[in-house]
Amino acid sequence: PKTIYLSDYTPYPWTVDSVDLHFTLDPHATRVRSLIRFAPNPAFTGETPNTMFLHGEQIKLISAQIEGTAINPDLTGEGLTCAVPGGPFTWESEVEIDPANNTALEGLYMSNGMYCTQCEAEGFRKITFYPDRPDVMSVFTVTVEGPHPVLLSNGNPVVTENHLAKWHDPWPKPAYLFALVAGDLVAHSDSFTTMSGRHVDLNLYVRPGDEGKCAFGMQALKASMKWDEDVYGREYDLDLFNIVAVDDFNMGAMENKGLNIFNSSAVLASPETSTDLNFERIEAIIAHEYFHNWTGNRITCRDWFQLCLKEGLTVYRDSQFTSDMRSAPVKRISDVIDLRGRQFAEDQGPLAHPVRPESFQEINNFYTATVYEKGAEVIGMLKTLVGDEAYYKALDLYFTRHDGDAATIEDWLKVFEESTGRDLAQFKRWYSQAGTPRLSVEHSFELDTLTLTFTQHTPPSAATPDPQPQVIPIAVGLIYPDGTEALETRVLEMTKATQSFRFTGLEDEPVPSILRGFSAPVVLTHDLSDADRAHLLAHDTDPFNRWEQGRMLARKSLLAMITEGADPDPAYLAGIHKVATDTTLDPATRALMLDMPSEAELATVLHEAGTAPDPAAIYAAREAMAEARADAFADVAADIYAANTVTEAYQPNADQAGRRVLGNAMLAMITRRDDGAQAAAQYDGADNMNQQLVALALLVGAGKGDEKLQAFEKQWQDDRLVMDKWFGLQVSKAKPEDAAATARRLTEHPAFTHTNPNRFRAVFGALVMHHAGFHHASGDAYTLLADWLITLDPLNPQTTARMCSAFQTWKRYDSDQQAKMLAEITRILATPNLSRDTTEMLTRIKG
Ligand code: B3K
Ligand code: ZN
Repeated sequence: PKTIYLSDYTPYPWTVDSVDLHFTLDPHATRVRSLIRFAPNPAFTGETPNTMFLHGEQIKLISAQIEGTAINPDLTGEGLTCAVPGGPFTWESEVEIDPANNTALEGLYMSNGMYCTQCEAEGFRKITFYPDRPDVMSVFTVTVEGPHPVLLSNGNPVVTENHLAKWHDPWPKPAYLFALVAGDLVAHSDSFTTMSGRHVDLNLYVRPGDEGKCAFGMQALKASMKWDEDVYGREYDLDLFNIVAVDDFNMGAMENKGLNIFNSSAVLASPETSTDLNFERIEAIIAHEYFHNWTGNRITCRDWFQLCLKEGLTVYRDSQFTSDMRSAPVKRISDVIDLRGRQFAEDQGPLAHPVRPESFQEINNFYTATVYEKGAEVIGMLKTLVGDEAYYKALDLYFTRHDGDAATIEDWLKVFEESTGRDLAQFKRWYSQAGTPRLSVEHSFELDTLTLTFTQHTPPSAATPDPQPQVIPIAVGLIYPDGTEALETRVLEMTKATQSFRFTGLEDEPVPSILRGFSAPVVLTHDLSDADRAHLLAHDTDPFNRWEQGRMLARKSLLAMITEGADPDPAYLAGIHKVATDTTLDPATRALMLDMPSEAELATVLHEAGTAPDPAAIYAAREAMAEARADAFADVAADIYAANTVTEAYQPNADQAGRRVLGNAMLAMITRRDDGAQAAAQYDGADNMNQQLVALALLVGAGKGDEKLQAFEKQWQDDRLVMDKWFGLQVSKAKPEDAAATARRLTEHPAFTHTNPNRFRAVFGALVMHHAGFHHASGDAYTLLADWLITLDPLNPQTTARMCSAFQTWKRYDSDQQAKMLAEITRILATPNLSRDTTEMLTRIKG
């Protein structure tokens, strides 16, 4: 496979002034006619070549013409080359494609009889011959002919007849934002009036039968439109905004201009079928895709190396939205848990890459936690460094200056440099260096002065062998022994490898609260005594750091249990007992304080400390801790559970969800002591999926779920999304030694199908997230996963490659486990005709 380098970028020699497409739909023989107007690109340096290359894969060329004259281009598997005249010219072609056999779900494909598309990153080349690169932007007019009641494309409708629709999108866009949908769909409709008074029709198109699951998504869309006007001054720019729900989809959703396409799991919701977390995720994804209209569509990426330009910024924007709609501290804490769980693991393993990678073979492999989540952290740091006002001023300049552009990270940083007068050359290392910086701090106090000395060090990686010091914004506060604040949050700017900061005029020795709000994505080492941590846990004014101290106590106790066979730390148990019973705190915060570090997080921490994690020991320690917690809370669990029972009608809002999550944390403890009686009662009485599913999961985890599992299946067998939960839960709640066998048994269930990514991920996503189950000493889970990856790869390389990341941590474990994983990695790699996607992933993982 060919490696593509950022440093090789050159502009395309032509501009595309307009694109006309005509689709005649047919499951196995869809015809696509195109008429494209090319002109020499003034931005291209050098003479315009006399041959032109167009991408095109898995499409049959029927005919091609330049300026009306038939031609015979040279075809390869990747596209065509043909001679072209010197000035502007028109290209016409007709091709045939086979959407019904497109199991890769990229390009034009079919899902339950409906046609839909997924073009990002490089799927448009499977639809017609085209310069399929994001810096080629054009105005598209699209005609769709087919026997379906609903025929959609981007932009505004121009002609709507029986079996024919013509669409025009006035905004120039790259081909990856093209979309087409045709099918027997029903619309849930509404409208929105923008800040300048534009009336926008909103439709959420779903399969008949799903109408009742649209209201929440529509509400989230309207809230997103309003929020982007209020906070970023960004207005919607078409008369119509359509969202379509599709069952077969490789990821969450796609921001196609004016026609977002969503995995049905990322948009369909109802209280009976969706959990609180589902609702929150749907709201965030709807916002994310909508926000792309400005950060991604109006301003797009010059090339795929700039992916974080749109993804990091859009994730940052959707996290701001969720903070505003729900609870900001809860959102921040959840994001940090997620970052540490996924991005830190990526950054410390063989897949480590900079937020802006410098080379790739298959770009689909770079839609990663590093590009998305670390990319968002980088934006957050920038905002912390320049301040809120300067941030929004820079964003205004970005939108004005680059509207209509295919931009770069250099463009982005320049806007900040110009509007703030700062030099961001060193800051740019956050985009170019892989690896998570380790930040350690020592503090000393003399007379009235506190000195904080920080040292930063980033472990070298294949991607960044010689990391240089980064600019680290360190938000700091100081808390006096009496619990009052000695210093409100101040942001220290660390730029050197080692740097000291002094705070004078202090009345007493304070406890430093470092890295408030998790102001930088680093691993912090701060030798605080348990007493100081307990002090911050009680008095820190920063909600993130309060939570963090509790987390550190939990970690420390669990690590001692794992590595030294220690007992659960009574001080930790007393500490969480105190916060959990503190009714001055909101229930969501209390629940977060109770949340235990996951097995994967503990494995990452052990690995960071140079110890090979023992999955069985980690599992056992968490179990022992859960038992100790059940004892510690025996006096209050039932009361807290009762006090947080929601008696009003189900609402997916943060307040109710917070009460449920706290109540269910208590239910988990109760279930360890009452043989599942309370959980069974909750299951039987539940009028919403959240409470039903949590109760079921607890019963299954306690080995008492068989009867309810059957009842659940019977109740929900016709609901695809709920059945995904049923599949996943059985794997995630299995005992470690049973996880692989459970997954294998479920693949034999008549409702299992590996060609539907949601169903495949329900089983195998749950298996790889079951740390002790996946890494069980038998190695059975490795073999089972490898078998299925080999089966899926020829059908759906993207989903296969993504799932391969389960093996990215292989070098962490002891030599037996390593050998078992390596054998499976090698076995998959030896499969004939393995896709480029999977080959690249496993080759990098193997190292
Ligand atoms: N931009 C898409 C992701 C496309 C992934 C292609 N493999 C969704 C999003 O980030 O909003
Ligand atoms: Zn995105």
